[in-house]
Amino acid sequence: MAKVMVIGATGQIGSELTIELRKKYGGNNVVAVTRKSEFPKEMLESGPCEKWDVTNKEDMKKSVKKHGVEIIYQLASLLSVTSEKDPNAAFQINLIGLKNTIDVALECGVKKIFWPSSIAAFGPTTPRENTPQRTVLEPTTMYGVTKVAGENLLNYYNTHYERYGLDLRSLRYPGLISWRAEPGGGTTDYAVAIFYEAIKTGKYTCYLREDTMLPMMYMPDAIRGTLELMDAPREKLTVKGSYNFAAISFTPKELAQEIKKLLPEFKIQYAPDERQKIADSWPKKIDDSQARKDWGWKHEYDLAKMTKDMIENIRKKLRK
Ligand code: AKB
Repeated sequence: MAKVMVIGATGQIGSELTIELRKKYGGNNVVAVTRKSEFPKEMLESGPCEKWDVTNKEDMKKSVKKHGVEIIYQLASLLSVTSEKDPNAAFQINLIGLKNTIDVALECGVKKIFWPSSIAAFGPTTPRENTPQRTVLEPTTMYGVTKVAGENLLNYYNTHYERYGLDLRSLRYPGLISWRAEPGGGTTDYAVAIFYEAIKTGKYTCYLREDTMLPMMYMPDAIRGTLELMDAPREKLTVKGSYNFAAISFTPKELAQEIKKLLPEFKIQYAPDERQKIADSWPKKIDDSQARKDWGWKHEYDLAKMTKDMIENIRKKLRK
């Protein structure tokens, strides 16, 4: 069994992906790493857990060597809004963290790395409708800058695979929606918060305009897609940086209408803040046909199916 490490295991993607990886590879074969937050009970009890920072290369090297790691999921990242508040920390965690991971991988014989990019790699000069796989990448956020630079690093090492022997894979995640893990510090977070508020209080004030269309995805699709990309035969992959990865696009108004079908009393109002500017610089819909063609990507959840599942599960979770 391959030895796997998830760095950023308690984050929005990591907390669900780590559990799936432990089902696939066996609990003891998947090392969960976080920098500061507490490990959830299920993670703590199902396999090895460690605390160190992705910006500390020596700690990373020791741990990768100790566990004989072959595959790393480097998910530690500050999201768009938090990155704007502390651009230096974003640069260190998002980009230096990736470079450290690549350096340690090369030194310690790791074979494969997964690293998340985002729709934030695009910017206001990118076509916003059906954004192509290969297009202008001029983001106006530090988060986006770290994603473009990271994609270029992946492209470099994948291009020189014969020399380095390191297989790097990546997805440009849209806004991710989950009832298990709450996001923090992202521009697309409203699409999770709206469900909690709808169930808890029956109303929500959205920080984006009602017509702000953004690409989104339900977490079960995102986790399955990530595992499928990692399992795809290398010779099938034509993108050396990061794949466009899409499912559904909707506006806050469309999401609120869908919630209203199940919670008719729900009320929404709008008070756009500084996050609107970030959302306006991102695509509305992205074209992920290359992912569909190369490794068979197909999403399962549309807006209605996701909304129903979110409401059912949050109700159970909150006992409402
Ligand atoms: C964010 O909103 O910052 C993230 C993302 C789209 O990468 N969810």
